[in-house]
Amino acid sequence: VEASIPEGQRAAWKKFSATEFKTKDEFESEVVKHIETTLARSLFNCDEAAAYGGVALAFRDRLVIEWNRTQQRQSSADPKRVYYLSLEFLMGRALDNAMLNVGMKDVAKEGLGELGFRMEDVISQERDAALGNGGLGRLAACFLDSLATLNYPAWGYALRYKYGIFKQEIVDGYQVEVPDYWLDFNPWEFPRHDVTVDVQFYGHVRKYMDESGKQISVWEDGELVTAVAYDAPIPGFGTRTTNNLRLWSSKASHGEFDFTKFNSGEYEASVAEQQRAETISAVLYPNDSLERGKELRLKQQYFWCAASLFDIVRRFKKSRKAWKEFPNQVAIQLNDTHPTLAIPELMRILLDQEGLEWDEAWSIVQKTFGYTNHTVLPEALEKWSVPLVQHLLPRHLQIIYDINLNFMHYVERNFPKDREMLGRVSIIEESTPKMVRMAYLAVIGSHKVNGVAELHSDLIKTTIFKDFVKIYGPDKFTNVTNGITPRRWLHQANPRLSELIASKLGGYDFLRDLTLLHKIEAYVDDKEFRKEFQEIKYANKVRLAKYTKEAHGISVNPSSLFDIQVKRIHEYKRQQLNIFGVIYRYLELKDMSPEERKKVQPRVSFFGGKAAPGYWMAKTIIHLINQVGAVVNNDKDIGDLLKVVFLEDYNVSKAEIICPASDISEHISTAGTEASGTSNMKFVLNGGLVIGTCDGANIEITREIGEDNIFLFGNLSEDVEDLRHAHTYSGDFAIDPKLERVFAVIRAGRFGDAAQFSALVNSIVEHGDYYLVSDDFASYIDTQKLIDAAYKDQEAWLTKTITSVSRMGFFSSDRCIDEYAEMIWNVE
Ligand code: BZD
Repeated sequence: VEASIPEGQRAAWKKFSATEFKTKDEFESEVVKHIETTLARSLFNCDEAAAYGGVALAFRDRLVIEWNRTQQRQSSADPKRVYYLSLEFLMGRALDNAMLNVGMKDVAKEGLGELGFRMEDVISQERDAALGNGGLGRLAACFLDSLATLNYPAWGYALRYKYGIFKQEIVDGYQVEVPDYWLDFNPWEFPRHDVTVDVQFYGHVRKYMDESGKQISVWEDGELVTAVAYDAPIPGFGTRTTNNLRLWSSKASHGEFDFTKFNSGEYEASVAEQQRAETISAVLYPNDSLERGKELRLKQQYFWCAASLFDIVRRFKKSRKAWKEFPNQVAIQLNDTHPTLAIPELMRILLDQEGLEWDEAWSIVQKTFGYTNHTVLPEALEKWSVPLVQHLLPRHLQIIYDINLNFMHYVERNFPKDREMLGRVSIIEESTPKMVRMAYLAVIGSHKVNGVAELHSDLIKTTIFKDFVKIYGPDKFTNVTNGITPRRWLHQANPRLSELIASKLGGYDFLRDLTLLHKIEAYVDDKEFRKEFQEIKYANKVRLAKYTKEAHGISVNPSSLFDIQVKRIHEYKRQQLNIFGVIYRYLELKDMSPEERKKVQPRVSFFGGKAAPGYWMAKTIIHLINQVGAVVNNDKDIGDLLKVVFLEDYNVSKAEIICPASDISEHISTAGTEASGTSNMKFVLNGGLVIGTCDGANIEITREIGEDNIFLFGNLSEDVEDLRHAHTYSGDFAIDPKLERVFAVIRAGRFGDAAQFSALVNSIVEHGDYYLVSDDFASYIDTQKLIDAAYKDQEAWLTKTITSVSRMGFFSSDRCIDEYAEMIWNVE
């Protein structure tokens, strides 16, 4: 209030208030102005990077105007807000998205042409904002797009990593990680040097009784690190709502230098301390499925939770409402267990700083939080050692113990006969050292827990959270099947398909209500439509072929069947099954006569994805793929019949080229291991079919598009446990003979030194084949043969793809967000 302009001067202010460009000329004028002034370049010194800068700044201005208005409107209406806490937002590029969401891309394209640039060249200048590992981070990004598009008052909170996910280079067939310093020029972020929070670490807790006999806890000493807010505007599609993504950056809390040290000659020490504070937000951890228990990671988590909660509470307190109103004003969604410390942190604020009683505080906390689980893999479930938490966050550990004590009492009262249950559900695991089970804390501190696809949501209820279903009843657990934003994953990635659909539906309404897609099923027999649809697919394959040639020097024929598997490399996702299948195909081709080969359906197998730097088996899989590629792609007998391509450095902007170009994509995880998957949705929405296991969202995709339109194979999730057991104990576990043949050629050194792949082969042959590669191999190979046969009938194939696209309406992230809003957040 103190900072606002006095009534008398507001007229002058309003007269000169910023306005958005509306025409091509105004756009060009803004671009040139930004290039000449903001960027200090000229007519004689303007490359594509500068042109990108000018266009981005012109659009940024537009976003900022709506962003300010949105925040202004929300401040005065003061509705219940949604806060999405995610350590990852895998945003990709912002410019194309901004142009499309604002609806000015055509104008800009024309204007740019007049200024001497091509739109594609300018767009491709932008670096990806790669602040995420994979599906979890991209889901958060899709959710921001939907939240803004649907006009929900929502904020994202995360860290402003200096280094996003590493850039992957392939050197001699091996993955090499290169740091991704992405902040050199980032026009989309706004530093808010006036929005800071001091975050405390270490120290100790002092307890005393106040006059009224109440126990008071004070967290003292330790060290402070300052969180500085950096904000990015998130525009909705075809709406003025522009929400905020707030990223915290860490710096030393005492200004530029520690002057005591500076004056006493310890200049270097004080700079070192400064740098130590900055390491908190320096780097995104690249592990997507293994919990490593690093202290710095825990520091990141607390730093981010503390800063975000301070900010949320500060905003709530402005409204001067009573504390019991907090859950009516604030919904906080925990994206996995990474932000679980927000639960004890809100308790600490309410108890120690606001003086609430435990029961009242706890009731507020439970009503405020919702928790989304993304995995049942035991090695991915977060646990932190009690001594580490004690050291770093002494007050939080006490609160966690108190939460646990109350919970234990509750369980004891309600299940007096089941003495074992206490140990099973305790937040504290009685190991050495003791561990804090973050998922249990998240369940206990939230009012709703959701999985991300139906099978996954059922599985969490029968496995990791089974006891909690008994304790709280089934209603605490729910499902919200994942979705994707059709703006980026259809309209932006595949503009021609989007335009074709719009031409039949009479406009782009389907981008805001994806269920309208069902209307294109009426055109499944329309000759013109079919022809155009098929041409678009072909053009998208040509685009990927061109990219493959430019980036990797490999020529692929766009008339081949394009088979694509892109996702993080993990044994559970089974890229090894795919590459073993490719080897098998290669061996069969080698066995054939030239006559027989003529009948074969040519295929290109594309792979892409990063391995966690310390995940040796995943790196071995990448190496094998590249070695197989080196042999197959240079085999004169084979020619175009089979090519193997590893697409380096898979990321969001590459996914926009890759997803529209598939004929088949692979989603072949061991049943029960992939929580949902979201690229499966992207591929089908763009007119590709799927080969997949009965896992994650594949099951719901099948239900929506029909089982004739998907190629399912392999064992079912309910049989996995027995199969694993049999591998180890039945004594007659035999490797599938076809797979045995593949192993024989690997062992014979056909793809280079066999020793390099022995661990991979042995994990199956000798160590129990935990991921059931051998069990599913025959079924996988047979299904690939069905695909070859089906692809020969191009008309039938086309019918399947069009039908599938028309039935994908369910998988919009808009539908997810409406479900969260209604079932979990209770916001309008
Ligand atoms: O989340 C993924 C699941 O594996 C997918 O099945 C699911 O579709 C998506 C979205 O719900 N999980 C991740 O991507 N997980 C991570 O990236 C991750 C990151 C850090 C720490 C642990 C996991």
